[in-house]
Amino acid sequence: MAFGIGSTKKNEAGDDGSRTPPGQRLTAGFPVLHHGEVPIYKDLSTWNLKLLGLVEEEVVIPYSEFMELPRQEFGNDIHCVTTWSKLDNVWEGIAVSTIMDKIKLKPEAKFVMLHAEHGFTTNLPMEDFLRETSFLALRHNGELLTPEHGYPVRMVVPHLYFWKSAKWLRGIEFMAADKPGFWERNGYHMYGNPWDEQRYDFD
Ligand SMILES: Nc1nc2c(c(=O)[nH]1)N[C@H]1C(S)=C(S)[C@@H](COP(=O)(O)O)O[C@H]1N2
Ligand SMILES: [Mo]
Repeated sequence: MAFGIGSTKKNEAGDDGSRTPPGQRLTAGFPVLHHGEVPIYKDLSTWNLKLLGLVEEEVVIPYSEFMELPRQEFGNDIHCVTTWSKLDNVWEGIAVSTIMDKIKLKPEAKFVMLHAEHGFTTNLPMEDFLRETSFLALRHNGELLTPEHGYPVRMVVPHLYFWKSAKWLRGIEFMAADKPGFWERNGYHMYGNPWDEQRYDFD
């Protein structure tokens, strides 16, 4: 996996800094951050993942079918816009290409809106969603995702600030034009590259 290039000075955690973007501090913990309530699922039989928008035919993947999809191991370094970073996360998840095999995209589709339980949304360009490093995560460091961290499934987009990694993912919408999601409407950057410190977009 490719990481950005930074200073060579060792920081407290022993990382030489090349994996820690400007303005970030390493943490060993795993802080919980989100807007609104943590969804608690008593019964996942009504859970599904919707693939909608600019597709030839919309697809709804029921929970049982989703859990049968092939999984693989992924890694990432988390960079939260609130300045904490957590390196070397190991995830089990589903490749974006596995999801994309279920649909036929319309050629106008250039952006993606991720939809989470309770209405949270976040936007990103199609090519960033389709990157081989992006995935749908089910387990983190050997454990099932906790409710707070996105159970049963969250998106992980390693190369962007962590707010693009929607927890409690329920829908993937394909769009022709970019549109701000929840935090983006509230002043966060439309793209969110941690190496360029694309944190907030207030004028
Ligand atoms: N559904 C949902 N996903 C979300 C958010 C949210 O409010 N709702 N917040 C984002 C933000 S701002 C961050 S920093 C990360 C935090 O993930 P964590 O709680 O697992 O550390 O989740 C992202 N995904
Ligand atoms: Mo965040």
